[in-house]
Amino acid sequence: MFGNGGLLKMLRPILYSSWHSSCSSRVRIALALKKIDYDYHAINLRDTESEKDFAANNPAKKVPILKINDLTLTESMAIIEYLDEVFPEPPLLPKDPAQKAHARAIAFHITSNIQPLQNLAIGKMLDEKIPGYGLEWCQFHIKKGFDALEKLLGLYSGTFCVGNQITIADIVLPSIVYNAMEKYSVDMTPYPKIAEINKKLAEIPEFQTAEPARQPDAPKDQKNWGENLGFK
Ligand SMILES: N[C@@H](CCC(=O)N[C@@H](CS)C(=O)NCC(=O)O)C(=O)O
Repeated sequence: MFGNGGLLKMLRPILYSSWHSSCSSRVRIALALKKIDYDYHAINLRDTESEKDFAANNPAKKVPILKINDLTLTESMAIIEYLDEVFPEPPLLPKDPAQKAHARAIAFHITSNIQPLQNLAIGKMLDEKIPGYGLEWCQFHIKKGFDALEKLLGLYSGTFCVGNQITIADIVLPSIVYNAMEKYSVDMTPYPKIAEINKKLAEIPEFQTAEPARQPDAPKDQKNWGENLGFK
């Protein structure tokens, strides 16, 4: 164990990430909150065949991948839990068991119930079969998920998603809102609580450094983001 201020020096971690990947963004936020510097290895998700060691590091051929402490870690939530155990400050889960369960429930609602259904690969495949249907599918599943998320936040939120501490629920929120707004043009009017917490998180420097536009592989010409992001 190293701990954030541990005595042993660790090698600089490497994060395999893509600027617009919501799952990568979660890990970028967790690394920033834990004050862990890392090297950024950009993966072009539209051309993963040219990434020689990508499949070797993650047979699922997905980002994020984190190389840390001689380990190759995959799956954003597993990576975040590892970081939280090895680098305990600041904690990303509440101590109270009920609050902890609520934070996990919101995080898993976003990462398991919403994100996989609106992922680029699915949208693209549907769009190739029935033009226009990919976008409709993604919008439908985001809205369905957000209807429930808005109610969950009504029950558990304080300043942040669960009470007044930043938790894993907050770490996974901004990127799904980004996808909803920037990739799929979802109207956020019915979701004031989601929008309010997302706005507060956007003011926190550790969340700002993880934003898609600030990543080294983000396209410079933001006018063409639509083409870069979606399957439209
Ligand atoms: N459950 C995984 C999902 C990873 C995932 O879907 N990553 C996306 C980017 S957000 C990806 O690499 N997609 C490429 C593809 O599916 O071909 C996690 O949380 O890490």
